[in-house]
Amino acid sequence: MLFELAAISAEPERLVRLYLSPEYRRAADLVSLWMRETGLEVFEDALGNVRGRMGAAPRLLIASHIETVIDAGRYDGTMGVVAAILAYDTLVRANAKPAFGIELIAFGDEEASRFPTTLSTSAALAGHFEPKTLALKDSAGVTYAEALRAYGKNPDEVASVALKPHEASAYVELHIEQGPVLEAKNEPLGVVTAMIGQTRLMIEVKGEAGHAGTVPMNLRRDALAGAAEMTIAAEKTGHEGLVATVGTIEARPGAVNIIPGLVRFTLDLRTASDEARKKAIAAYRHECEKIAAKRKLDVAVTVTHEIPTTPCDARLQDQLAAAIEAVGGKPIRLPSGAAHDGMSMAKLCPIAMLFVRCKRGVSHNPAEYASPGDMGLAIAALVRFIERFEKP
Ligand code: HGY
Ligand code: MN
Ligand code: MN
Repeated sequence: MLFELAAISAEPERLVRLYLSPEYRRAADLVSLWMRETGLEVFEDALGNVRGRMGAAPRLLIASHIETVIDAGRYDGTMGVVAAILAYDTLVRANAKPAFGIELIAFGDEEASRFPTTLSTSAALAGHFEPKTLALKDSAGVTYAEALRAYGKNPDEVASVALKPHEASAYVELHIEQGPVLEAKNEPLGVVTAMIGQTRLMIEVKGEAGHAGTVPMNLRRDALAGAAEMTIAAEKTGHEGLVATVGTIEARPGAVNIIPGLVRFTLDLRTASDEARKKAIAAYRHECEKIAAKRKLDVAVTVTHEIPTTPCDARLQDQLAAAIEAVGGKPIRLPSGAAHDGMSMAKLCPIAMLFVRCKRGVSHNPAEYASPGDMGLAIAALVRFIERFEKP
Protein backbone atom coordinates (compact mmCIF):
# COMPACT_ATOMS: atom_id res chain seq x y z
CA MET A 1 0.00 0.00 0.00
CA LEU A 2 2.87 2.35 0.89
CA PHE A 3 4.64 1.53 -2.34
CA GLU A 4 1.42 2.05 -4.32
CA LEU A 5 1.04 5.51 -2.77
CA ALA A 6 4.74 6.27 -3.29
CA ALA A 7 4.27 5.62 -7.02
CA ILE A 8 1.79 8.52 -7.20
CA SER A 9 4.14 11.43 -7.86
CA ALA A 10 4.33 14.57 -10.01
CA GLU A 11 7.81 13.50 -11.12
CA PRO A 12 9.12 10.13 -12.39
CA GLU A 13 12.50 10.36 -10.61
CA ARG A 14 11.42 11.47 -7.13
CA LEU A 15 8.36 11.50 -4.89
CA VAL A 16 6.61 14.87 -5.00
CA ARG A 17 2.92 15.00 -4.08
CA LEU A 18 1.74 18.52 -3.32
CA TYR A 19 -1.51 19.43 -1.59
CA LEU A 20 -4.49 19.75 -4.05
CA SER A 21 -2.33 18.60 -6.99
CA PRO A 22 -3.52 15.96 -9.51
CA GLU A 23 -1.27 13.48 -7.66
CA TYR A 24 -2.93 14.41 -4.38
CA ARG A 25 -6.29 13.71 -6.05
CA ARG A 26 -5.12 10.23 -7.10
CA ALA A 27 -3.70 9.44 -3.66
CA ALA A 28 -6.91 10.68 -2.00
CA ASP A 29 -8.96 8.46 -4.31
CA LEU A 30 -6.82 5.42 -3.43
CA VAL A 31 -7.04 6.09 0.32
CA SER A 32 -10.81 6.63 0.01
CA LEU A 33 -11.12 3.26 -1.70
CA TRP A 34 -9.10 1.50 1.01
CA MET A 35 -11.13 3.15 3.74
CA ARG A 36 -14.40 2.24 2.01
CA GLU A 37 -13.26 -1.39 1.68
CA THR A 38 -13.10 -1.65 5.48
CA GLY A 39 -16.74 -0.55 5.67
CA LEU A 40 -16.05 3.00 6.84
CA GLU A 41 -18.39 5.72 5.65
CA VAL A 42 -16.02 7.86 3.55
CA PHE A 43 -16.32 11.51 2.56
CA GLU A 44 -14.11 14.44 1.67
CA ASP A 45 -14.40 17.76 3.48
CA ALA A 46 -14.10 21.28 2.02
CA LEU A 47 -10.30 21.20 2.33
CA GLY A 48 -9.89 17.86 0.59
CA ASN A 49 -9.18 15.88 3.77
CA VAL A 50 -10.28 12.26 3.31
CA ARG A 51 -12.50 11.24 6.23
CA GLY A 52 -13.64 7.69 7.08
CA ARG A 53 -16.20 7.37 9.89
CA MET A 54 -17.74 4.57 11.90
CA GLY A 55 -20.25 5.07 14.73
CA ALA A 56 -21.45 8.11 16.59
CA ALA A 57 -19.53 11.03 18.11
CA PRO A 58 -17.42 11.42 20.15
CA ARG A 59 -15.04 9.58 17.88
CA LEU A 60 -11.41 8.52 18.36
CA LEU A 61 -9.55 10.29 15.52
CA ILE A 62 -6.70 8.32 13.90
CA ALA A 63 -4.88 10.26 11.22
CA SER A 64 -1.80 11.40 9.36
CA HIS A 65 -1.06 13.16 6.06
CA ILE A 66 -0.80 12.03 2.41
CA GLU A 67 0.91 15.00 0.81
CA THR A 68 4.71 14.84 0.80
CA VAL A 69 7.83 16.96 0.92
CA ILE A 70 9.85 17.43 -2.26
CA ASP A 71 11.85 14.26 -2.98
CA ALA A 72 10.17 12.44 -0.12
CA GLY A 73 10.55 9.02 1.40
CA ARG A 74 7.76 6.44 1.31
CA TYR A 75 6.79 6.53 4.99
CA ASP A 76 6.40 10.11 6.29
CA GLY A 77 2.64 10.62 6.67
CA THR A 78 1.41 7.78 4.50
CA MET A 79 2.54 5.15 7.04
CA GLY A 80 0.13 6.62 9.60
CA VAL A 81 -2.79 6.64 7.18
CA VAL A 82 -2.17 3.08 5.94
CA ALA A 83 -1.57 1.81 9.49
CA ALA A 84 -4.84 3.36 10.67
CA ILE A 85 -6.71 1.63 7.83
CA LEU A 86 -5.04 -1.73 8.54
CA ALA A 87 -5.61 -1.43 12.29
CA TYR A 88 -9.29 -0.68 11.80
CA ASP A 89 -9.58 -3.46 9.21
CA THR A 90 -8.02 -5.91 11.70
CA LEU A 91 -10.74 -5.08 14.21
CA VAL A 92 -13.49 -5.43 11.60
CA ARG A 93 -12.20 -8.84 10.50
CA ALA A 94 -11.97 -9.96 14.12
CA ASN A 95 -15.55 -8.83 14.55
CA ALA A 96 -14.25 -6.56 17.29
CA LYS A 97 -15.28 -3.10 16.13
CA PRO A 98 -15.15 -0.79 19.16
CA ALA A 99 -18.39 0.37 20.78
CA PHE A 100 -17.26 4.01 20.41
CA GLY A 101 -17.01 6.00 17.18
CA ILE A 102 -13.85 6.04 15.07
CA GLU A 103 -12.79 8.53 12.39
CA LEU A 104 -9.78 7.97 10.13
CA ILE A 105 -8.40 11.09 8.44
CA ALA A 106 -5.86 11.73 5.68
CA PHE A 107 -4.71 15.34 5.99
CA GLY A 108 -3.47 17.43 3.08
CA ASP A 109 -1.11 20.17 4.22
CA GLU A 110 1.29 19.02 6.90
CA GLU A 111 4.51 19.59 4.96
CA ALA A 112 4.13 23.18 3.72
CA SER A 113 5.57 21.93 0.45
CA ARG A 114 3.15 23.89 -1.75
CA PHE A 115 1.97 26.94 0.22
CA PRO A 116 3.93 28.91 2.87
CA THR A 117 1.75 27.52 5.62
CA THR A 118 1.59 24.21 7.44
CA LEU A 119 -0.90 22.08 9.37
CA SER A 120 -3.68 24.14 7.72
CA THR A 121 -6.08 21.26 6.97
CA SER A 122 -5.85 19.88 10.51
CA ALA A 123 -6.22 23.43 11.83
CA ALA A 124 -9.51 23.62 9.93
CA LEU A 125 -10.68 20.37 11.51
CA ALA A 126 -9.75 21.71 14.95
CA GLY A 127 -11.64 24.93 14.23
CA HIS A 128 -8.75 27.39 14.00
CA PHE A 129 -8.09 27.76 10.26
CA GLU A 130 -6.74 31.26 9.56
CA PRO A 131 -8.69 32.91 6.69
CA LYS A 132 -5.54 34.73 5.50
CA THR A 133 -4.24 31.28 4.50
CA LEU A 134 -6.62 31.35 1.52
CA ALA A 135 -4.63 34.22 -0.04
CA LEU A 136 -1.23 32.49 0.24
CA LYS A 137 0.36 31.74 -3.12
CA ASP A 138 2.35 28.74 -4.34
CA SER A 139 5.51 29.05 -6.48
CA ALA A 140 3.34 29.44 -9.60
CA GLY A 141 1.37 32.30 -8.02
CA VAL A 142 -1.78 30.20 -7.52
CA THR A 143 -3.59 31.08 -4.28
CA TYR A 144 -4.74 28.48 -1.78
CA ALA A 145 -8.36 29.50 -2.56
CA GLU A 146 -7.84 29.13 -6.33
CA ALA A 147 -6.25 25.72 -5.78
CA LEU A 148 -9.24 24.64 -3.68
CA ARG A 149 -11.65 25.75 -6.42
CA ALA A 150 -9.59 23.99 -9.10
CA TYR A 151 -9.79 20.88 -6.88
CA GLY A 152 -13.59 21.20 -6.87
CA LYS A 153 -13.95 22.64 -3.37
CA ASN A 154 -15.57 25.86 -2.16
CA PRO A 155 -13.25 27.99 0.02
CA ASP A 156 -16.33 29.59 1.60
CA GLU A 157 -17.12 26.25 3.23
CA VAL A 158 -13.83 25.99 5.14
CA ALA A 159 -15.52 26.78 8.44
CA SER A 160 -17.86 23.79 7.96
CA VAL A 161 -14.87 21.44 8.27
CA ALA A 162 -14.45 22.17 11.99
CA LEU A 163 -15.33 19.43 14.45
CA LYS A 164 -17.16 20.42 17.62
CA PRO A 165 -15.27 19.50 20.81
CA HIS A 166 -17.88 16.90 21.71
CA GLU A 167 -17.27 15.14 18.36
CA ALA A 168 -13.66 14.15 19.13
CA SER A 169 -12.70 12.04 22.14
CA ALA A 170 -8.96 11.98 21.32
CA TYR A 171 -6.48 12.11 18.47
CA VAL A 172 -3.77 9.50 17.84
CA GLU A 173 -1.21 9.39 15.04
CA LEU A 174 1.26 6.67 14.10
CA HIS A 175 4.37 8.07 12.39
CA ILE A 176 7.92 7.12 11.46
CA GLU A 177 10.23 8.69 14.06
CA GLN A 178 12.29 10.60 11.50
CA GLY A 179 15.13 10.59 14.05
CA PRO A 180 17.75 8.14 15.41
CA VAL A 181 16.60 7.56 19.00
CA LEU A 182 14.63 4.30 18.72
CA GLU A 183 17.30 2.75 16.51
CA ALA A 184 19.99 3.79 19.01
CA LYS A 185 17.98 2.17 21.82
CA ASN A 186 17.33 -0.86 19.64
CA GLU A 187 13.57 -0.54 20.21
CA PRO A 188 10.94 -0.63 17.42
CA LEU A 189 8.27 1.60 19.00
CA GLY A 190 8.12 4.79 21.04
CA VAL A 191 5.59 7.07 22.75
CA VAL A 192 5.86 10.76 21.90
CA THR A 193 5.89 13.02 24.98
CA ALA A 194 5.67 16.38 23.17
CA MET A 195 6.10 17.95 19.73
CA ILE A 196 8.78 20.61 19.72
CA GLY A 197 7.67 24.17 18.94
CA GLN A 198 8.97 26.01 15.91
CA THR A 199 9.21 29.42 14.30
CA ARG A 200 9.59 29.83 10.54
CA LEU A 201 10.82 33.10 9.04
CA MET A 202 10.93 34.56 5.53
CA ILE A 203 13.95 36.88 5.29
CA GLU A 204 14.08 39.31 2.34
CA VAL A 205 17.43 41.02 1.66
CA LYS A 206 17.51 43.98 -0.74
CA GLY A 207 20.75 45.31 -2.27
CA GLU A 208 21.42 46.57 -5.76
CA ALA A 209 21.62 44.47 -8.91
CA GLY A 210 24.69 45.32 -10.94
CA HIS A 211 27.10 44.20 -13.60
CA ALA A 212 29.31 41.37 -12.35
CA GLY A 213 32.19 42.65 -14.44
CA THR A 214 32.19 46.36 -13.76
CA VAL A 215 31.17 47.07 -10.14
CA PRO A 216 34.22 47.14 -7.84
CA MET A 217 33.87 44.86 -4.79
CA ASN A 218 33.89 47.75 -2.31
CA LEU A 219 30.99 49.49 -4.07
CA ARG A 220 28.66 46.50 -4.17
CA ARG A 221 25.41 45.99 -2.29
CA ASP A 222 25.34 42.26 -2.89
CA ALA A 223 22.13 40.77 -1.44
CA LEU A 224 23.35 37.18 -1.82
CA ALA A 225 26.64 37.74 -0.02
CA GLY A 226 24.63 39.37 2.76
CA ALA A 227 22.17 36.46 2.88
CA ALA A 228 25.09 34.03 2.98
CA GLU A 229 26.49 35.78 6.06
CA MET A 230 23.01 35.65 7.63
CA THR A 231 22.84 31.92 6.85
CA ILE A 232 26.09 31.29 8.69
CA ALA A 233 24.71 33.39 11.55
CA ALA A 234 21.64 31.11 11.59
CA GLU A 235 23.84 28.03 11.79
CA LYS A 236 25.74 29.62 14.71
CA THR A 237 22.40 30.06 16.55
CA GLY A 238 22.08 26.29 16.73
CA HIS A 239 23.35 24.26 19.70
CA GLU A 240 22.45 21.13 21.68
CA GLY A 241 18.69 21.38 22.01
CA LEU A 242 18.15 24.13 19.42
CA VAL A 243 18.13 23.53 15.66
CA ALA A 244 18.16 26.23 12.98
CA THR A 245 17.83 25.50 9.26
CA VAL A 246 17.97 27.66 6.15
CA GLY A 247 16.13 25.34 3.78
CA THR A 248 15.38 27.56 0.80
CA ILE A 249 17.11 30.53 -0.87
CA GLU A 250 16.23 32.43 -4.03
CA ALA A 251 18.47 35.06 -5.66
CA ARG A 252 17.07 37.61 -8.10
CA PRO A 253 17.40 38.34 -10.95
CA GLY A 254 19.40 35.07 -10.87
CA ALA A 255 21.99 35.27 -13.65
CA VAL A 256 25.66 34.34 -13.63
CA ASN A 257 26.78 37.87 -14.53
CA ILE A 258 24.46 39.96 -12.33
CA ILE A 259 25.15 40.91 -8.72
CA PRO A 260 21.97 39.75 -6.91
CA GLY A 261 19.83 42.68 -5.90
CA LEU A 262 17.17 40.71 -4.03
CA VAL A 263 17.38 37.48 -2.04
CA ARG A 264 14.63 35.63 -0.15
CA PHE A 265 15.48 32.79 2.21
CA THR A 266 13.71 30.89 4.97
CA LEU A 267 14.69 29.97 8.50
CA ASP A 268 13.16 27.12 10.53
CA LEU A 269 14.15 27.32 14.22
CA ARG A 270 13.10 24.80 16.86
CA THR A 271 13.75 24.26 20.55
CA ALA A 272 11.71 22.76 23.38
CA SER A 273 11.37 25.97 25.39
CA ASP A 274 9.05 28.51 23.78
CA GLU A 275 10.72 31.31 25.70
CA ALA A 276 14.19 30.29 24.48
CA ARG A 277 12.85 30.04 20.93
CA LYS A 278 11.40 33.57 21.04
CA LYS A 279 14.69 34.91 22.47
CA ALA A 280 16.69 33.15 19.75
CA ILE A 281 14.43 34.60 17.05
CA ALA A 282 14.78 38.12 18.46
CA ALA A 283 18.56 37.73 18.61
CA TYR A 284 18.66 36.41 15.06
CA ARG A 285 16.51 39.26 13.77
CA HIS A 286 18.98 41.71 15.40
CA GLU A 287 21.96 39.86 13.85
CA CYS A 288 20.39 40.14 10.37
CA GLU A 289 19.87 43.87 10.88
CA LYS A 290 23.52 44.29 11.93
CA ILE A 291 24.80 42.40 8.88
CA ALA A 292 22.48 44.40 6.59
CA ALA A 293 23.62 47.73 8.06
CA LYS A 294 27.28 46.81 7.63
CA ARG A 295 26.69 45.92 3.96
CA LYS A 296 24.29 48.81 3.21
CA LEU A 297 21.49 46.33 2.54
CA ASP A 298 17.84 46.40 3.57
CA VAL A 299 16.44 43.36 5.38
CA ALA A 300 12.86 42.40 6.23
CA VAL A 301 12.23 39.47 8.60
CA THR A 302 8.67 38.06 8.61
CA VAL A 303 7.31 35.25 10.77
CA THR A 304 5.46 32.88 8.43
CA HIS A 305 4.66 30.18 10.99
CA GLU A 306 4.91 29.80 14.74
CA ILE A 307 3.63 27.00 16.94
CA PRO A 308 4.38 26.33 20.61
CA THR A 309 5.79 23.10 21.98
CA THR A 310 2.76 20.85 22.30
CA PRO A 311 2.65 18.15 24.98
CA CYS A 312 0.89 14.82 24.36
CA ASP A 313 -1.79 13.85 26.87
CA ALA A 314 -0.18 11.96 29.78
CA ARG A 315 -3.02 9.45 30.11
CA LEU A 316 -2.97 8.67 26.40
CA GLN A 317 0.81 8.28 26.59
CA ASP A 318 0.27 5.65 29.30
CA GLN A 319 -2.38 3.89 27.22
CA LEU A 320 0.01 3.81 24.23
CA ALA A 321 2.84 2.55 26.47
CA ALA A 322 0.60 -0.24 27.79
CA ALA A 323 -0.35 -1.19 24.22
CA ILE A 324 3.33 -1.35 23.20
CA GLU A 325 4.12 -3.55 26.20
CA ALA A 326 1.14 -5.76 25.36
CA VAL A 327 2.76 -6.53 21.98
CA GLY A 328 6.18 -7.16 23.50
CA GLY A 329 7.81 -3.75 23.01
CA LYS A 330 9.55 -1.58 25.58
CA PRO A 331 7.80 1.82 25.32
CA ILE A 332 10.55 4.40 24.90
CA ARG A 333 9.24 7.94 25.60
CA LEU A 334 10.71 10.69 23.48
CA PRO A 335 9.92 14.18 22.12
CA SER A 336 9.29 14.76 18.42
CA GLY A 337 11.62 17.29 16.75
CA ALA A 338 9.31 17.08 13.74
CA ALA A 339 5.98 18.89 13.76
CA HIS A 340 2.79 16.96 13.18
CA ASP A 341 -0.93 17.55 12.70
CA GLY A 342 -1.40 16.62 16.35
CA MET A 343 -0.14 20.14 17.16
CA SER A 344 -3.26 21.48 15.45
CA MET A 345 -5.56 18.86 16.95
CA ALA A 346 -4.36 19.51 20.51
CA LYS A 347 -6.58 22.61 20.46
CA LEU A 348 -9.62 20.36 19.99
CA CYS A 349 -8.91 17.22 22.03
CA PRO A 350 -6.17 15.27 23.87
CA ILE A 351 -3.47 13.97 21.49
CA ALA A 352 -1.08 11.03 21.34
CA MET A 353 1.56 9.80 18.90
CA LEU A 354 3.14 6.39 18.34
CA PHE A 355 6.63 6.41 16.77
CA VAL A 356 8.11 3.68 14.58
CA ARG A 357 11.87 3.13 14.35
CA CYS A 358 13.50 4.97 11.42
CA LYS A 359 16.64 3.59 9.74
CA ARG A 360 19.60 5.87 10.56
CA GLY A 361 17.06 8.52 11.51
CA VAL A 362 16.96 9.57 7.85
CA SER A 363 13.76 11.29 6.67
CA HIS A 364 12.64 14.01 4.24
CA ASN A 365 14.87 11.96 1.97
CA PRO A 366 14.10 9.04 -0.41
CA ALA A 367 16.40 6.84 1.71
CA GLU A 368 13.79 6.96 4.52
CA TYR A 369 13.03 3.41 5.72
CA ALA A 370 10.99 1.53 8.32
CA SER A 371 10.93 -2.28 8.38
CA PRO A 372 7.74 -4.27 7.73
CA GLY A 373 8.33 -6.02 11.08
CA ASP A 374 8.40 -2.74 13.00
CA MET A 375 5.36 -1.43 11.13
CA GLY A 376 3.49 -4.68 11.80
CA LEU A 377 4.24 -4.37 15.49
CA ALA A 378 3.13 -0.74 15.44
CA ILE A 379 -0.20 -1.70 13.87
CA ALA A 380 -0.64 -4.45 16.49
CA ALA A 381 0.03 -1.85 19.20
CA LEU A 382 -2.45 0.55 17.58
CA VAL A 383 -5.09 -2.22 17.51
CA ARG A 384 -4.45 -2.86 21.21
CA PHE A 385 -4.62 0.88 21.96
CA ILE A 386 -8.02 1.09 20.24
CA GLU A 387 -9.31 -2.04 22.01
CA ARG A 388 -8.39 -0.66 25.42
CA PHE A 389 -8.94 3.04 24.67
CA GLU A 390 -10.39 5.10 27.48
CA LYS A 391 -11.46 8.66 26.71
CA PRO A 392 -9.15 10.86 28.86
O1 HGY B 1 8.83 20.05 9.31
C1 HGY B 1 8.29 19.25 10.06
O2 HGY B 1 8.56 19.26 11.22
C2 HGY B 1 7.30 18.25 9.53
O3 HGY B 1 7.98 17.09 9.17
N1 HGY B 1 6.60 18.78 8.39
MN1 MN C 1 4.92 13.83 8.68
MN1 MN D 1 7.49 15.48 7.08
